[in-house]
Amino acid sequence: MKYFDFRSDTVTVPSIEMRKAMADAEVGDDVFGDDPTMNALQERVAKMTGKEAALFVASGTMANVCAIMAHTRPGDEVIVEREGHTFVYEVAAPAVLGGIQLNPLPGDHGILEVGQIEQAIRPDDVHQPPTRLIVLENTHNRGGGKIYPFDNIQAIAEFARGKNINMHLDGARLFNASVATGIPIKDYASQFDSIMFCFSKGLGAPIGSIIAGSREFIRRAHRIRKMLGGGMRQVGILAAAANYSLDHNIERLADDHVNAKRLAFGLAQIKGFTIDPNTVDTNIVVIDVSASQYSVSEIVSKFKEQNVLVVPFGRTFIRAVTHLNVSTDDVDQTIRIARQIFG
Ligand code: TLP
Repeated sequence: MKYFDFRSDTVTVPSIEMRKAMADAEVGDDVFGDDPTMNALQERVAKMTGKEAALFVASGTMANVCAIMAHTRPGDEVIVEREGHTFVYEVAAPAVLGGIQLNPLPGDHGILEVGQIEQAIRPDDVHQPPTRLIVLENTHNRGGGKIYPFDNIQAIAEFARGKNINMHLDGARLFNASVATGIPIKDYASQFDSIMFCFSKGLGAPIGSIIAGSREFIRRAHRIRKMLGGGMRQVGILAAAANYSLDHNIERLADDHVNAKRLAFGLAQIKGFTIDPNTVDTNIVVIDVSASQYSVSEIVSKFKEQNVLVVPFGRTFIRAVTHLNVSTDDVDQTIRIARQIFG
């Protein structure tokens, strides 16, 4: 059964060639630090991000949790964005596991201005938790795949440095931003004390994310990873998939961006669907369906009956994500199906 699966770029399945690379990987016990393929991947990512060290983890959520905990102590405050993944989708892990208070600021499509951050910094006051870390998300998932303007990042980073506050980047889809803007990963990374990105999204690997930062930071993150039960053994198989994704699947993200725009233009014509295709920066299409005669759940299930999979995204939105397993033809067929169902 052929599905048009736009639920997420996490649904990508490893290609035959990627699986072959996985099968051929040299492996060892990574808890002993013995997995040569993993060690090489971590070195590769440290180099490509311009950081001293890197650490592979099981998921994007684990990457953010390890990073936030490695930067903080219980009782610290971390500035995040109100629609950000760390605040909305990480099951309050920083609070539960790290004793952290998150301070969520409202962004414009997930983007914060330095002035908002300046106002949110806690004074040196015995009553208040110290602001220790700022987390930005690029691209911004709930912001509709929005790219963080580099100027904003720079202004926030410069301010944070002046205040001795660390910066962490949730770069789950940083390669989408980099391919779309032409700004190298290293340039983005240079503005942050730590960054993470995911192999298991648009890059098409089955599992895994990676954190990069200073050697001391990675040493702390490593211990936290172990505490979370994230010490894994013959992970070279996963490192091989990740390496393959870096070798083969970065530049092609541009195709996903073209397809997302095409999908947005098509769906913008559907009755009750509201989206400005010009706001689609990368591979995420968020559509306001509040003007439709159907509810979000009705729309999702009507699509599903025709083998088109999308997800609800809040009470009045649906989300469709393009990725390496959806073709331009799939996009065109999906637009045709939407016209048939919704007019
Ligand atoms: N996002 C998933 C869902 O959790 C919503 C998706 O389908 O988009 N940071 C960002 C910006 C993310 O979008 C995600 C995953 C993560 C972190 C967490 O990654 P995983 O799912 O590997 O824990």
